[in-house]
Amino acid sequence: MDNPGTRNLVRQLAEDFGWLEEHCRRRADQGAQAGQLRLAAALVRNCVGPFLDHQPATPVHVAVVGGAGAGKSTVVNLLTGAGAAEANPLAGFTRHPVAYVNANGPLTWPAHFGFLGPLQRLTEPEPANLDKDVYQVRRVEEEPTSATLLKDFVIWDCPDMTTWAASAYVSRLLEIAGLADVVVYVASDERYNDEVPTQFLHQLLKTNKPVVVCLMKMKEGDAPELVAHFQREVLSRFTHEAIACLTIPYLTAAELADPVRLAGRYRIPLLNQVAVLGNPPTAARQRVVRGACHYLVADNEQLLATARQDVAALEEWRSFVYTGQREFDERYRREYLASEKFRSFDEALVRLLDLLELPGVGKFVSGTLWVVRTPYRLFKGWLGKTFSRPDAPALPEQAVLDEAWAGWLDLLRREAASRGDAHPLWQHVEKGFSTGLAQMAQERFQEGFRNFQLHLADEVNRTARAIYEELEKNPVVLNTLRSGNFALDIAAIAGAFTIGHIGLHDFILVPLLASIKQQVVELLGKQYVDSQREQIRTRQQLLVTQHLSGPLAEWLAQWPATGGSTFERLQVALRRVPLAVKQLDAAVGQAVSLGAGSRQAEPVLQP
Ligand SMILES: Nc1nc2c(ncn2[C@@H]2O[C@H](COP(=O)(O)OP(=O)(O)OP(=O)(O)O)[C@@H](O)[C@H]2O)c(=O)[nH]1
Ligand SMILES: [Mg+2]
Repeated sequence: MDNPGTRNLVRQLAEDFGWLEEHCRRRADQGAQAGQLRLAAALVRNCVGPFLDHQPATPVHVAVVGGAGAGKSTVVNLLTGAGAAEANPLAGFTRHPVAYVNANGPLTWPAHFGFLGPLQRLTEPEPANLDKDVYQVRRVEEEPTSATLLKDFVIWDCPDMTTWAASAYVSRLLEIAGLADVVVYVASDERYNDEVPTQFLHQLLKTNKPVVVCLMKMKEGDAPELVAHFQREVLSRFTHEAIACLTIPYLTAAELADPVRLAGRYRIPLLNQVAVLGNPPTAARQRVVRGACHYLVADNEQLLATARQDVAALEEWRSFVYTGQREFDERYRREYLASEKFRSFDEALVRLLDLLELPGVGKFVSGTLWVVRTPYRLFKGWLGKTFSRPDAPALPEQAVLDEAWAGWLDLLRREAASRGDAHPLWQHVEKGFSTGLAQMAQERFQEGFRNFQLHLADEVNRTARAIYEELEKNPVVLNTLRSGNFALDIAAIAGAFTIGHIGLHDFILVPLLASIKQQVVELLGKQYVDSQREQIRTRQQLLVTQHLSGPLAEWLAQWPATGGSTFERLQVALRRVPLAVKQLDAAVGQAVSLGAGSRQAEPVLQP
């Protein structure tokens, strides 16, 4: 590909569809949706990608598809004129795609990068019932006289699609369906309206592939009636039309053995129909590539529907998990932190006030002032004893956390039980609760609690100590504060003398003013220490969130999306796919208008 941006776009889109398909396959009820996603990936990888990569329009790929035992291999033999495809009475015999090509033609097309996704090409011939993710190419000799298709066409004999759930087996068919330029849909008279093949036919028609229906094994006289039936019962249910509806009545063993000579009247119309749809090959290829892009654009939302529902359910679950976390944090704050006193901060306040007193000679002055303030101290002590109420006993931290945690889990358990019908995710969670989820969560809680304690250890005491230690380490500030404190004391005394001059009343005025000053200093100190106390509360709350409730919430939020990052990956796919599909459509439009061989503008790949 001469445009690496386009190649990356193709690869990324096919990968995203592939990932979404795997995601759907994990859910029992999403087989059909998984099949659609596989077909979308196959269209991108095998049809649109090679076109943008300037692969030649020949050979034209013809896929013969249908229910088990419908007669697909028989039709392949009619198309090739050779008896190389194993028609077998055992329904579901063909298990991997087999391509029939001209004996002498070049065989470069399977070499294209990413061709047929995970299917490996067999290097040795194997019977068609080999049940592996492989495909093989068989060269067949064409009779020179016969009407021939194989010069420019490859005919693919495919496995059936009796059930969407048989993932590996159906996905092989879907790879070829994505590749096909022309589809021949085979249905036999007795099972022409089976549900899964009909759904599959509908799916193919929606991708805008030209489909020729081939009804098999009826009595010749019943053919018109069966066609009318098929039109009425099956085709009329779809908005997209099949190109034609041919019939091949029940052939004799001899006709089956030599279709070129003996079954020409059924074979030639089929050959003609296919040849018309594949010619000219360039136009045929452009038609299916454009059709594939239109389908991807039009059905985008439908393709992403399961993923969107899953994201919505996961988001709802997550929101409950985080509501639980908020309640947990709030309860811890309300029931423990709010009433926790942090006694070490009271001691820190005493130490802080002590520090403000003068050392050395100053000690004498401080001592004197201390004596001067004796009445104040005594009065304050009495006030404290008389009016303070005993502290309400705080609940132990572990008990509060345990109860808040139980409340959190209860909330989730209740939601899961009441929402079981809304989305399988809730059933999954409910089942989880009865099979060990709570136990696992409890272990994580214990681990988180240990972690929290480890980080908390000393933090409170360290913060309390820092209140006076910081000051001790900073002599300039300390001395300034001490001088300030001392100056205030002196000012109080001097103030007393100034107000009342020297006299007996100074024995009252001096202690009173010194006490007022002391009260102011103590209040300021207390305010500072209380602000530190509040900070440690906030810090401790943060530690609980960081080491306990946060990791628990993350783990719980991820839990239903088994595989860890499923949620994120879903969101990436949901964001990228619609844009990538639009870019792919634009690149194809541009390539078609410029002629398939021209360069296209570089698409911008999304992260
Ligand atoms: N006699 C007769 N047998 C037929 C006719 N069409 C199909 N059969 C037989 O029906 C059986 C199934 O046909 P196949 O062509 O193998 O069908 P298929 O769709 O490839 O089946 P699977 O690969 O098993 O899904 C084989 O034994 C065929 O020989 C017919 O027109 N006449
Ligand atoms: Mg077969």
